Amino acid sequence: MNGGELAKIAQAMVVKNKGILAADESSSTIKKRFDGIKLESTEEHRRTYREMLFTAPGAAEYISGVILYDETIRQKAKDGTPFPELLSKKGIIPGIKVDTGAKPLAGFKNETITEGLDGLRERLVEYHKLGARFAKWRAVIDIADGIPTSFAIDANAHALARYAALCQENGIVPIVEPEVLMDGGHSIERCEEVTSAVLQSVFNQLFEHRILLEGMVLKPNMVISGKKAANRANAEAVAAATVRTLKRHVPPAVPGIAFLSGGQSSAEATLHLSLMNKLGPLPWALTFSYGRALQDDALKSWGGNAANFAAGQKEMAKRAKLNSLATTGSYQSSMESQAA
Ligand code: 5MM
Repeated sequence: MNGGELAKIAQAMVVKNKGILAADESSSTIKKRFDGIKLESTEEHRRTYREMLFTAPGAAEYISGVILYDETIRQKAKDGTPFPELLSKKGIIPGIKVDTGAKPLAGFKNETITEGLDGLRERLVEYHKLGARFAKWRAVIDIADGIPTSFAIDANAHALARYAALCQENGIVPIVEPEVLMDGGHSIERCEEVTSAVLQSVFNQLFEHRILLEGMVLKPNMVISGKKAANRANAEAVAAATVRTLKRHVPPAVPGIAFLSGGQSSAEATLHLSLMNKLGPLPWALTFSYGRALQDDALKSWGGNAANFAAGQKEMAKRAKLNSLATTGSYQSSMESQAA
């Protein structure tokens, strides 16, 4: 595939007024989410839940792509339509998580390296046949005393770039996700320092690996205080620090940046995105690729109960709409109280 095709897909992923739904929870993560609503994590429950999200009336207007998990890309809607086909028919691009998780980095206490490069080329060929046009790989960087080390940052950046190169070779747009976690009590300044170092290493490696920047999407954390920090920075400070950091490190050739929510509340994640977009003009599209911040309300409303299927869909569509408004800076917190 030529670079023009990759660039076209990347642009469609970050097109105006739309964002990405991250529904690629691995089996252990979706189990945790279902534990929260006291629902057993069976294959059928996972299938029903994902069908509820993907078919929420009205949501497709605000969703450009969905990140699927290996199990989900092979599942079908109740009427027998494979999920990738169902999404494509709605104008939503199917994507796939291809990393196999963050594992302990040998020799580096409390740090991880994301795995999944072995056999990736072959898996990408299969995923492309199944309908995936973009992929996702998440590197995890934790902040605590003495970490992250520059070795762990560089090792993760190197793996991200190798993954991105394999994706582009196979006509698949890579979402490059280096996540600096918001766990812990660190300040926003420390988050900015670490996020800067991570993005610098990631873009160095992407350049070394000859990645076509026009044919990728960056999925970073926001620059934010740790969850347990004593004096957490306010929303305006988060928006300003995040935009400043991205401007320093992300070349304008990258068409779009789609944030992860990382444990922020749904309303916080939407407000931060909206405030950032108010700081424009910006050289790239700024949108969302939220998991929890798009799904939490829908998951709670549904609660695993067939009678609440439509109620869960309403919440999904509401969050998608509010986040769409945030991509143009036109979201207001007062909109939260309006009916789904
Ligand atoms: C949806 O969760 C994704 C998969 O996580 P696991 O591999 O741990 O199951 C995760 O990578 C997600 O796509 C991003 O972290 C964004 O999700 P949030 O909830 O942070 O917006």
